[in-house]
Amino acid sequence: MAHELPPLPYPQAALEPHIDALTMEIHHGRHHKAYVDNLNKAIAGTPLESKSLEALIGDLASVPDNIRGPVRNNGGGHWNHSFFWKLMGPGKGGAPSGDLAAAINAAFGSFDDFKAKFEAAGIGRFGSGWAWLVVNGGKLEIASTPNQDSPVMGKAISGIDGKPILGVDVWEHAYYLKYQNKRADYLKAFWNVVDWSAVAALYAAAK
Ligand code: MN3
Repeated sequence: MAHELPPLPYPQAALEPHIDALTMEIHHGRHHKAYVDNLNKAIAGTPLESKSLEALIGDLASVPDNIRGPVRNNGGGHWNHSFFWKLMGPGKGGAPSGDLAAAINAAFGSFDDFKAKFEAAGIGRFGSGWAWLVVNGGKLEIASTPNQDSPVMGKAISGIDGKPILGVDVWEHAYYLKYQNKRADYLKAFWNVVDWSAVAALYAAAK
């Protein structure tokens, strides 16, 4: 079955004023949709059509050379965005609690220190990409990837060991309409929409 664009789990305007409705409309309806459409095009008529998205981008080595690039970029784009939408929501933000809060304090010193290091990973990603919080051997780590590379592609591709539990898109298309070149302001605003209960559930499953 062809891969499909998942619906946004909330209205396009739900993350206002932190992420504006027009950005969400274009980001989900055009950018994410293009990744899905181009992934389907790349694998059309091949045995890869029957693989799940995770299985497909988790084993890029088995993808034929002539379509590996498109599958990496568009499959990664599809997975990364599907993940990103689910970890935000209206009326979210605040701070994590319980085991996740303890793990953040253990790994980074404090929640504020974590936020500063995560923002620095996003700001420091030259060009387009993502910043990630991953669980590696039970420990939390911050990482980043270029383009649409993803921790779920494995270490050989992404350079990252571990399972992602939070990610933020730092491509200009994620913030330019509202924040122009001020990626740092967008990253600060991102904390107002993070769904920490969703992140905590991923942490509990991954640790
Ligand atoms: Mn994007």
